[in-house]
Amino acid sequence: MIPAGLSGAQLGELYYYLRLTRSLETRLTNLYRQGKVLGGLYSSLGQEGESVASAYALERQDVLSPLVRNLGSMLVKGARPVDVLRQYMAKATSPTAGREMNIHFNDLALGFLGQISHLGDMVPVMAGICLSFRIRGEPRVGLVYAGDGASSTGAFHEGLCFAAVQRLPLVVIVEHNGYAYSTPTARQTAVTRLADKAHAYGVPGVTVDGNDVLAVYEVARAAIARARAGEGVSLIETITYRRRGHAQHDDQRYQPREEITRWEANDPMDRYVARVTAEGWLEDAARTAIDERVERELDAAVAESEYEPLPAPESALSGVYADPPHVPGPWFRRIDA
Ligand SMILES: Cc1ncc(C[n+]2csc(CCOP(=O)(O)OP(=O)(O)O)c2C)c(N)n1
Ligand SMILES: [Mg+2]
Repeated sequence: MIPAGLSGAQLGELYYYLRLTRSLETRLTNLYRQGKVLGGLYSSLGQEGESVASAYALERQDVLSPLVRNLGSMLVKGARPVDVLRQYMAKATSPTAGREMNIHFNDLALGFLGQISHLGDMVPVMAGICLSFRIRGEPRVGLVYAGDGASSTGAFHEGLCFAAVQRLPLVVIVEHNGYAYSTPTARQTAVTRLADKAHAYGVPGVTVDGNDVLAVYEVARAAIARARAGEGVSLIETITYRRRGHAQHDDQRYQPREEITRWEANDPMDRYVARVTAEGWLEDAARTAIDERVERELDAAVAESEYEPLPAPESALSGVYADPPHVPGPWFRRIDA
């Protein structure tokens, strides 16, 4: 039986998002090497599984906050590859009109919030958003990603503490991928099991094999259900590995070659494919059709975006101040007179 109550069609969909994430990052790498990507290019190679599986466990109305290595979660939420390409190439047509790069952009209708770069800060921001869900009585859940490095910042701890004491509908995923830039985890935190950080705030913390797509889906699903039921925040530590450098410009000389090779053999996509194939849940022909669909979609997205113009220089002067200056907020807390 397929685990976690998933259907065969959903297993195919999970495979689609895994493939889409990996292939889109490959396209971006090629564009970067041609000098067409502006700024850094961040790869999630080898850890796409946990982004895709955790986002897939959300409902349509839920909101997530990705980091640069969570492209997969945004695609699951409906971000279009053409917009991701435009962002990375800083095109005038990009969601931020060339003002921000990589995957720093929002789509509140689809339910993802562009991160701000400051590590850990999206935990208190998402706690606030989850507080608003509760005040408005909406059955919505927030999901926030933080790296092993981010889990050592003050903002992360304040956010988790606040979310815990308020029993907010929040799920915090700590991606234990071995490094924070060039710093190995053991050099920046004395905690070996990062899920233990949850216990300081009185909330559950679980550790899961981050390269086991179905296992991540299952624990994320349980944490999301718990949050929606009003039982509060939980933390999930996903054990994974950053197989590329911090970004393309990083030659990762501090990562032992044999360590990278060992994790190549533990690739989340390979493992997922091996599992669903061995169990007969996803036919080879269906998988090939998904591969072809992804390449077709990405051919079209690259063709559409590659030669689009950069923003006109004078456009930098617009959108700096609110215009009109007073815009009513989208909602206010009701204050009874
Ligand atoms: C508060 C803060 N300090 C430092 C940085 C610079 N910085 C950006 S990413 C990064 C490493 C992040 O490591 P981790 O949280 O483990 O995420 P990963 O890159 O492994 O996905 C650092 C130090 C930052 N953005 N914010
Ligand atoms: Mg890390």
